[in-house]
Formats: sequence, structure tokens, C-alpha cells
Amino acid sequence: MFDAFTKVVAQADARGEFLNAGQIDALASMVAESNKRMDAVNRITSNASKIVTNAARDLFDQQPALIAPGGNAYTHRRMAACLRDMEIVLRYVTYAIFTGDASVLEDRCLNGLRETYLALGVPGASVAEGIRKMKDAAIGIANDRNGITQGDCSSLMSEIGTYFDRAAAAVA
Ligand code: PEB
Repeated sequence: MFDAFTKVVAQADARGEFLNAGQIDALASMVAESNKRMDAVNRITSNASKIVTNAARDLFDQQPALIAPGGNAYTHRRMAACLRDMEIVLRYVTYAIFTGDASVLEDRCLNGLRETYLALGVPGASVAEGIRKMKDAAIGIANDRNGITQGDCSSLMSEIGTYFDRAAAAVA
């Protein structure tokens, strides 16, 4: 598990080189912009249950077969497992946003998840759709311009989007 700093150090060390100016500039701007990152993590974290439940509700509205008899989210046990899975993915996405690096998400959440779902018969494409719904909701909440100092958050928002995209691609 890396963060943006240790990732750059590991890459430089693997080549036996000092950090270069481009790497230092990139990390310096990440530090300068870090309030945006912390605010985004804080907003997503404090709205996590709303993000998960709304995304699940929309998913089941669109794909009612999942909650009909024989569906993969039918029975409370499976419904609970489904909501829990969505919450786990969202939690690891917030870690990735916080550290500015996807490795915690990749190593501890997504690695082997497709195979797990295949073995369980959980439909990966439906999980991916649930993750995309969480992405839209999370970015809407993180990028809400009301009641906050106005600034350019576009690159942070697209970075946040990439973590959700990786999660969706890992299971679809
Ligand atoms: C991954 N999910 C399930 C299981 C595991 C995971 C390991 C099997 C064990 C269990 O049931 O608890 N666990 C989960 C995860 C990590 C982890 C992400 C990361 C660290 O440790 N069913 C649907 C929806 C979808 C869903 C499409 C969006 O119809 C999920 C939610 N996951 C789902 C369901 C089960 C499951 C298990 C229903 C139970 C399947 C079953 O027992 O038949």
C-alpha cells in the first residue's frame, strides 16, 4: 500500500535516482491543494450511508430481477451482503482519495474480487453499475459549490472519478 509520496520514492529508488524536479513539483502542488482533498474525503465519508443506500435503491429500481425470488440480492442475507459490499468499495475509494494513490484500493479491495464474484454467482456487471451510481452521487456531494470557498476542483474530481472507474472495471 502506497501513498502519493511513497509511490514516487519507490519508483525513484528502483532506478537508483534522486527525486526529479517534476516529481517534487507534482507533490508540492498536491500539498498546496490538500484542503480540497481533505474536504472531499470528509464530505464523502460523512455521507457514505446515503451514497450507498441511494445507489442500491436506484440499482434495484433499474434491475428488479436482482431482488425478485432467485435474484442475487434476494433474501435479507444477500441484500445485507450487497449493501456491505458497496460500502466496502466506497470506503476503499475514500482511502485512495485521501492518499492520492489507488494501491490501497487495488491491493486490499479489488484484487481477486472478480474471481470471488464469479465463484459466488454475484453479477459483476450489476455491481459495476452500483459503483457508477455511487460515483455520480459522491462527485455530486464532493463538488457541491454551496457554502464553500470557490476554487477549481476539476482535476481532483476527475481523479476521484478514476478510483470509482477502476473499481467498476475490476468487477464488470
Ligand atoms: C466481497 N462479497 C460476498 C462475499 C465476499 C464479497 C467475500 C462472500 C462472503 C459473504 O457473503 O460475506 N468482501 C467483499 C468485498 C471485500 C470483502 C468487496 C473487500 C475487501 O472482503 N449481489 C447483488 C448485487 C451486489 C451483490 C449486484 C451491489 O445482487 C453482492 C451488490 N456479495 C453480494 C451478495 C453476496 C455477496 C458476497 C448478494 C452474497 C452471495 C451469496 O452468499 O449467495
